[in-house]
Amino acid sequence: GSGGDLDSEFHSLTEYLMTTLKDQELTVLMSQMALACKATSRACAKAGIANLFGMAGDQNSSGDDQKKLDVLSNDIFVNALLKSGSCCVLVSEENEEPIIVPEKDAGRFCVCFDPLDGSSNIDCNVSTGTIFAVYEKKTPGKLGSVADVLRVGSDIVAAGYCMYGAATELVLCFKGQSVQRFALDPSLGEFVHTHSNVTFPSGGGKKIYSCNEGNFPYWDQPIKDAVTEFKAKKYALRYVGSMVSDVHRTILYGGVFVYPADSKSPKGKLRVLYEGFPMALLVECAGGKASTGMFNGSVQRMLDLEPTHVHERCPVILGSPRDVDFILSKYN
Ligand code: P6P
Repeated sequence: GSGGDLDSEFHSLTEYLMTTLKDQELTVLMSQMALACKATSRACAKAGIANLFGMAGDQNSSGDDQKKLDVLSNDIFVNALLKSGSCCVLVSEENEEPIIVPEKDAGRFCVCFDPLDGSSNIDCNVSTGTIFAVYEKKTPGKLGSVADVLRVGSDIVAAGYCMYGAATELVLCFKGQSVQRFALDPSLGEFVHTHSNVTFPSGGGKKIYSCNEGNFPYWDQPIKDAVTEFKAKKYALRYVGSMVSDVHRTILYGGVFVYPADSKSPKGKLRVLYEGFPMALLVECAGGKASTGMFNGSVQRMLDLEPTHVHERCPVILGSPRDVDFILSKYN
């Protein structure tokens, strides 16, 4: 089209879902997910005005103090997903136990999500995000169960994140499809399809490493050696402290994001089901790599991991093949 925002060539998320998925139930699920992202985006934008900052006085499964926006965004996603009629199991970072949807309201999909990841950044207006992964129930007909989500990450059928930054952006990939980017047009209330086939810059992109260097003394030696060499190779350090922001920049600009295991947390800090796995699928679909580092004596592809608990943690090394391979070479 001629370009410009009134162009008839406007392509929406809904159009992408309907023309690509050919699956009514998954289309409805993703439409509800997008609605929840829009509502969360609005809540984050209005937080100060609506006095939503501050504590809700409750604790979540990790023992963190829940902020009002954490609770609100979790309620928004749980309600939207239940109403979709497409879900049978919901795993949220904010709920200790999975939600098993009653048969009469259930569908075939299981959703694992972190409704507002990086929430410690909310009160200072640093970007945060929602992360999610979708599985298909293993056994049609039967009630969903936790067994439908405690399985290898490569079984994921859809993964995505929504970044509440200067723009609200939804980044999605469905199994077998390439990574797609959508930007929320607040005047329309629609996610506009802005980029198809999103990939890492060829050759690995900018020389950026992203980690919390405050943990350097607690890392194992291979990670210490890799980071020390990144400095020698004049890499830049970029770290927001919100996984969605750090991964989004890594995919678009290149480089590597690392949250290793350390002597304080032997399995790292990030969660498998709603942080590590969805980001690993997106990164791989964009031509990158995602590893947990060493597992039982050999380097492990993250999506090969089989979690045994819904809030299980895993070390995360993800980004351009150039930089992930460099780090993993230190383990030999
Ligand atoms: P640290 C935010 O709390 C989070 O879960 C991720 O979004 C982020 O990557 C990580 O933890 C930051 O952890 O220890 O650097 O503050």
